[in-house]
Amino acid sequence: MGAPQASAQAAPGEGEVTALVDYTWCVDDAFCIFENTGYTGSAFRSGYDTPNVGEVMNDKMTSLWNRTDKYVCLYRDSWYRNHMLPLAQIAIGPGQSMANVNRNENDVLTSFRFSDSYACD
Ligand SMILES: [Ca+2]
Repeated sequence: MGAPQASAQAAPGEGEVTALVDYTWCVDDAFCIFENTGYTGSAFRSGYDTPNVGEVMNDKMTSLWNRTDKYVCLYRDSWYRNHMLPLAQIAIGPGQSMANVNRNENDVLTSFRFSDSYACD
């Protein structure tokens, strides 16, 4: 699956969760995670460091889209513990999407935060 097309909508505030979306729910300036492959299912989006994505999306992330101009670091546990390596990457680049993070990193994400570089604690 190719990269999704950007849609022009308002930037998100604090983290928001919803059910049964497609990629268009991921607005400019948000980092978005989706329950299923190809940016579908339940989803969460935020433009801010998120120490816990909440009950609906905890341990559910399978695809993602970074619509911010920063790198994003992903973690298996709350408060940025146990750094993830989706598709063997240290961080998700600005504008990058992954339609399927693959088995090792599937259904484990609990927190994420932004970084100015391709480096994560
Ligand atoms: Ca987790």
